[in-house]
Amino acid sequence: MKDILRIALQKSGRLNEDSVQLIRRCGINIPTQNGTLKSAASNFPVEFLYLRDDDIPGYVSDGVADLGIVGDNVAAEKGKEIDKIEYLGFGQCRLSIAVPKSRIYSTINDLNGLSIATSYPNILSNFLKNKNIKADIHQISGSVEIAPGIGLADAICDLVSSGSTLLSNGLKEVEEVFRSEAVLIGNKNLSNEKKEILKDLLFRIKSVRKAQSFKYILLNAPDTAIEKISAILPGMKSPTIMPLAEKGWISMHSVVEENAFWEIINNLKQAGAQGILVLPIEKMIV
Ligand code: PRT
Ligand code: ZN
Repeated sequence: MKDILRIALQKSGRLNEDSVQLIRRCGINIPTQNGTLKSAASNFPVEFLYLRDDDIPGYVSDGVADLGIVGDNVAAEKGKEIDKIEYLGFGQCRLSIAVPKSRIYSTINDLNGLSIATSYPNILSNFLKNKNIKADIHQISGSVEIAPGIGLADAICDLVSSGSTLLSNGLKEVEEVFRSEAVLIGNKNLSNEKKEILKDLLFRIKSVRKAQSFKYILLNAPDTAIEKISAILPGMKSPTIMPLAEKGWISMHSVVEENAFWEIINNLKQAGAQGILVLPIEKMIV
């Protein structure tokens, strides 16, 4: 029987949807979950296990799963022997220390002697050790943000994305401990055959991720503006230029990075571009 890769995904929660979407964008038919714990793709040699995120690093290091998608925060907290293969650009958040708004806080030394509630005792204790801070760590498994309000701890160390949970619990963020996003992790002893499948999967993931950070752009311009516009549009090589039916006018096609997008659009308009169209790119072969 041919080897297949077994990939552990979060069963439900914040990373589930983005993980499934990434796999689908890679052209892999992942069956709808429907409460199943395991399913196989019909067009690529992978199968999926749906698990609590906390269990994924352990299963990957034990070899029950070959790969997994988890938050880097979970991978770091569990401290299992695994390979971090590729950061995936979703699930961004930070693990931060927060204190009640009314508490005076000027430097990290103000954490000395405090009790800090967290679900991330390992990451937090490493951080405190590095900073030479002596504080008590109270490990709790959920609803960390209410700990100071009910007198369980002086401070918390929890995940933050928008910051609204901290705000609504009367807390202020004072130290960033760890920055996180979803990461593809892998078992350290994959067979050669599994490594080959992983290589193919990674190639697809990188192509999808690259495409997501670029847009395809089409515009019309007088042919006198070609040079000016070409200088603004970096493209993959150089822009494609096609004549329009109207004499003296051309259409230019290129690829621009999402980050620089609005600045480029403004510059293009100033250089004489009209009828600008911007399209998503599905795959960009890396
Ligand atoms: O059931 P299972 O154990 O699998 O899931 P879980 O409940 O342990 O985790 P889940 O689904 O909440 O989060 C999975 C992963 O998503 C985390 O490990 C992070 O890597 C990532 N992630 C990204 C977040 C957040 N953003 C996030 N904001 N995980 C949790 N939060 C929580 C945070 O704990 C706090 O309660 O959201 C709240 C803060 O959000 P803001 O927007 O108010 O700041
Ligand atoms: Zn969890």
